[in-house]
Amino acid sequence: MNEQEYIELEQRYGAHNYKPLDVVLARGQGVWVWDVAGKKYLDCLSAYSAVNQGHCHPKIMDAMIAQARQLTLTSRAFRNDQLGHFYQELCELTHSHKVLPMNSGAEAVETVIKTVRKWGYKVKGVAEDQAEIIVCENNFHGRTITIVGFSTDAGSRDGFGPFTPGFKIIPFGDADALERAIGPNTVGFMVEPIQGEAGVIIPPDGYLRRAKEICEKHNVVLILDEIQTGLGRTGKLLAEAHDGIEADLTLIGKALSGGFYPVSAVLSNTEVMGVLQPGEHGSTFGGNPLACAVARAALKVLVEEGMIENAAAMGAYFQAGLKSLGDSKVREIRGRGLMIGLEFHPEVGGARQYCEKLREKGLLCKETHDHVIRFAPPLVITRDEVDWALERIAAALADG
Ligand code: IF1
Repeated sequence: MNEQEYIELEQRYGAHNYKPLDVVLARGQGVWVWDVAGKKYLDCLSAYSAVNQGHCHPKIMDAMIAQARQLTLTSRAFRNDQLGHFYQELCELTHSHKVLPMNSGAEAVETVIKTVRKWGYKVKGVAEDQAEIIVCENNFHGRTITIVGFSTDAGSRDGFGPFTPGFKIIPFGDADALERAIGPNTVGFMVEPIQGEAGVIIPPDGYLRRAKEICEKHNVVLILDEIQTGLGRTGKLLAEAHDGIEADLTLIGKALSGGFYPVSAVLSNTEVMGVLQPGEHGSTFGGNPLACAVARAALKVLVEEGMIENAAAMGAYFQAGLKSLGDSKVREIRGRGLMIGLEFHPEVGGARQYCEKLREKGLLCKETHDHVIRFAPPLVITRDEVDWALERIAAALADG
């Protein structure tokens, strides 16, 4: 089958809830992917940071295959011999006290909402059904009804109501607004350390540190959604480390499995997680032995192969390289580690055209919010490969 035939098949039988670049991928290895015609591309999206460890990492693959031969799913009605190890290794790595495993990022977000609400009623003493959670404008936390209900993006939200009450929206990056918004019923503040979907928006220096102090002062649980920023992407294991803080609850997903399998988790530093009792929350697949074995290998290679340090070094190099292109169409280059945004001036007329040009030149990336291209290659990228990318980006910018 040729590329067009694959596309037509998808168009005919699939829901049209995406508008992907028309590249049909068939194989991946490290930072590289190949389409059905055999053309090779440098992946600068990494499945939205789910393949931080690079495509088809051999050690994660071995762990997955070995575990698949042994046991894949028990449900949580029974125990399995992988879960305890997964908990321990994840807690030791992230200095957490407790873990609750789920599958998708959105499920981790839903889990945290349930957890802090319950904590609010049982521990903080909020009156029944009055708990309030503060979130930020331009957030992206997933696609469930509850989550899109507190989105400020029309495309994510419009037409899906009625929504779950109990959320208050404040500007991102404004710690004073957080303090003003907190009331007696506030149980949690949930925020992304860097807003991804909003266009790689980095908050002012010290924002998370102040948020942490404010939450502590008012007995509010600080929840960091590190589903995208976590696990090395920004050059630290967790992006909170840039501010030298530890959140009360941290959400991770995506790269927790190196892209092999959906695995997410809520990490807890406090007693908050203790409010959940048997029967109150769970999932058929959450914490299954296959997921645990894959996640253990994914975490191990991330650390042992120096990917986090490489993200810091190559991120700085990539960002400096983009800045040195000095193209007049570019308004700003910003980022942390290998989470990089290139924002065009609005009159350039959209970033998508440059993603198409880059695709032709063998580099895959994705626009976000019209004027921003996000560059987020796997964390195993080398200097030569960054140079390769920079050459293509320079050429694409020069093209038009
Ligand atoms: C799609 C964006 C990235 C996330 C944060 C939770 C989730 C995500 C911070 C939910 C998911 C996704 C999903 C993907 C596009 C993508 C995305 F552009 F929409 F914002 F990565 F930048 N918290 N992000 O970024 O995790 O339930 O999907 O596992 O196509 O919707 P999920």
